[in-house]
Amino acid sequence: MVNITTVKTKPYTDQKPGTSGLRKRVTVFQQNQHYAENFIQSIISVIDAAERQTATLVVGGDGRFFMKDAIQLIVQIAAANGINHLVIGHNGIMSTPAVSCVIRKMKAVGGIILTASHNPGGPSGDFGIKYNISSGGPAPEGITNKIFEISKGLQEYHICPELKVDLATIGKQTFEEDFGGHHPDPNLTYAADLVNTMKSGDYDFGAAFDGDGDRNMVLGKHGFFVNPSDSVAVIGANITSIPYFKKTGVKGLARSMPTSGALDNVAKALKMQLYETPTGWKFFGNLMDAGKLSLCGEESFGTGSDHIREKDGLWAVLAWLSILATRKQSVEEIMKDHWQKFGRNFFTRYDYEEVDSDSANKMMKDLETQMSDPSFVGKQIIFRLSGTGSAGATIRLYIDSYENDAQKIFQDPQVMLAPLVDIALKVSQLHERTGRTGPTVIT
Ligand code: VG1
Ligand code: CO
Repeated sequence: MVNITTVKTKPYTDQKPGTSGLRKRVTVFQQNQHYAENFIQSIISVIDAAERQTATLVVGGDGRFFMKDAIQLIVQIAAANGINHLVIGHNGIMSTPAVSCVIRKMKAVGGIILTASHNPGGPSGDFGIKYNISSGGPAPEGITNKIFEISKGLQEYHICPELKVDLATIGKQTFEEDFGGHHPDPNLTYAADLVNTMKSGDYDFGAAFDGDGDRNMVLGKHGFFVNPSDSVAVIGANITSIPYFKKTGVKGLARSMPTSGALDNVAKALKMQLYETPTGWKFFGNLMDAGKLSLCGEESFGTGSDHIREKDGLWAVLAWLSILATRKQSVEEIMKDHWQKFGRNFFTRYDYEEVDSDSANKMMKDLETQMSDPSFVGKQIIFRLSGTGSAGATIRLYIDSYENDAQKIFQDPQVMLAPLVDIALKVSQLHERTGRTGPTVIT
């Protein structure tokens, strides 16, 4: 018999989930009294009380600093709120796609994922808590708004303080936690070690994932880079090489708004339905549940299908390996053939991380006014503020330019897009307004 205690607390006003869960500095979770407890209670409060007794909740994370403390709190708070069955990863570890898969397989009511994804971990890094629903996908805005509303009025939470779960079972495992202090982010900047290893020419295929295994980067021999917007287009164009799609057929394709139009070209040529969604995987889930979507991707290294309701880095790499096995060509040959057949969308993304929030908001507001000016009609440059940062604001600038002139399709994207980048920086006055001289990361 364990004791249930009700603890008086003060609500916080800043527990609004972003693009993918609540992400804050570890210190925010550690130093503010009941900060994590409040948010966990708010999540559990959205689960219908009548369902809790029979419900299963899946819990897992990417192993970063503070994860184990958070899992103990989830166990204690879930039990005190009448959740009867938790499924937790060994040592607490489960990738985001694995949690999505387990929720679906076990018909769980949902899952809590302890990760700040590609953001750095460690005591001075970031921590994050995501909530996924019974479809296996990230909670839609209706539910995240409800969680936020509850958090803003929370006066107490329920907890079984003596309950302790031993997460370490049989066997011995060693792994480096907190990603060696680096960004666990699969892109050319943060996965430079892999890029350099590939440049040696010793390997034909390289792949990297983020902290929670939902993002992926694909590289060919000599470090040949596959842009994520192209990656999903290649999978779409080679859909018959993938055993899963042979079985299920292809219901439709989708990409997030800032992702390049490479997938659109494939959809048009192969007469498949294409959908455009806002940024964030939760928006694909609705289409999948409606039986309208089989394959989708985001420019931010996210690729996946309707086998689960999250992006799945490992699945994407296996899809590429299936294509390589069928076509018996190199990554570079496959990519070049693709551009010759469909034309090429030159794409780049500039990230300006942790800029002053007020300057960023002001810039976005002024841009909106400018865009409604008739002289801007017909030009396509996208600016967004990130919803996954933990401090200040992150500005993202996306540029996409289609080219089907065979003389030009093999050029360097940064060279091809330089004139458009110039226009974007001029129009937005981004550098002047933020005091930056260049982006933190270029994709
Ligand atoms: C970013 C990406 C978005 C992705 C989200 C969650 O969001 O741009 O495409 O779905 O991260 O991915 P934002 O709002 O910062 O641009 V993960 O792997 O961080 O859960
Ligand atoms: Co991730």
